[in-house]
Amino acid sequence: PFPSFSEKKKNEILPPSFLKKEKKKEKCCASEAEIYPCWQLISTQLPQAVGAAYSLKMDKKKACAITYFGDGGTSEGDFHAALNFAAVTEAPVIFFCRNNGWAISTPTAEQFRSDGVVTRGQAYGIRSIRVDGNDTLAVYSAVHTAREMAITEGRPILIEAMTYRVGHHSTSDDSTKYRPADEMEHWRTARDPVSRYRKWVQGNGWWCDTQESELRNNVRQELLQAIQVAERMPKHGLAEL
Ligand SMILES: Cc1ncc(C[n+]2csc(CCOP(=O)(O)OP(=O)(O)O)c2C)c(N)n1
Repeated sequence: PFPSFSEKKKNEILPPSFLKKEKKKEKCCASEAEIYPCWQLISTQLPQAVGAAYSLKMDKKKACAITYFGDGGTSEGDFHAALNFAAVTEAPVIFFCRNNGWAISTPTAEQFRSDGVVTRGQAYGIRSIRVDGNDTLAVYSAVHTAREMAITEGRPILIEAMTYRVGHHSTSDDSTKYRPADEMEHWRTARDPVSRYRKWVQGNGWWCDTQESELRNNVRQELLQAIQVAERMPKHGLAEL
């Protein structure tokens, strides 16, 4: 996918397990897999996804588009234009909103007074689902159902996944300045989706602590190895940047 990122360099940098998995895949680059890059400008991807979905519909393909955005993205004009456009054109698109309560330092209460995002979908005549975003299986099931509905009925769907951003928005953000540390800690520990899913997998006897620590150690070794290789590589010249 990256013209300057040669196959040779890729083999030197990426961990062997990743390359093995990648070889097995039929589709390995973003454009072949029909994954579009995200933009720095929030919500611009929404009308684009509607356009992509509408073109799938015109080509009579049994497929739909899905686009992801945060609660902050719903305060942009593009969100409203996209929802209305999708509703009237009956485009098979899934709008997946991660409502994590914060748009950098702005809480949702300062962004909108509606009952979350799900009601805004309904206001545009779009069927909308709210789901516990920290429950992996619930999210899987919601997306699976939404995809079936979008494809068979040729209509848009909105999913609002309720969650929390446990980390800072970015490396230049310090979220302890605008929200309580114990709130973050609660979500990091008691509500963590990965631990919840792991508990479920372990409860079914498909995974155990020994396998977990073995996997963690192996991945750690692979990453450390990849970092060492990357650090030894010559730096790009100014002309290449
Ligand atoms: C059109 C546009 N306006 C403003 C910004 C600046 N900006 C970057 S991230 C962000 C908030 C995004 O909120 P959300 O999508 O909820 O992301 P989260 O804080 O959960 O990571 C804003 C306003 C931007 N990137 N694009």
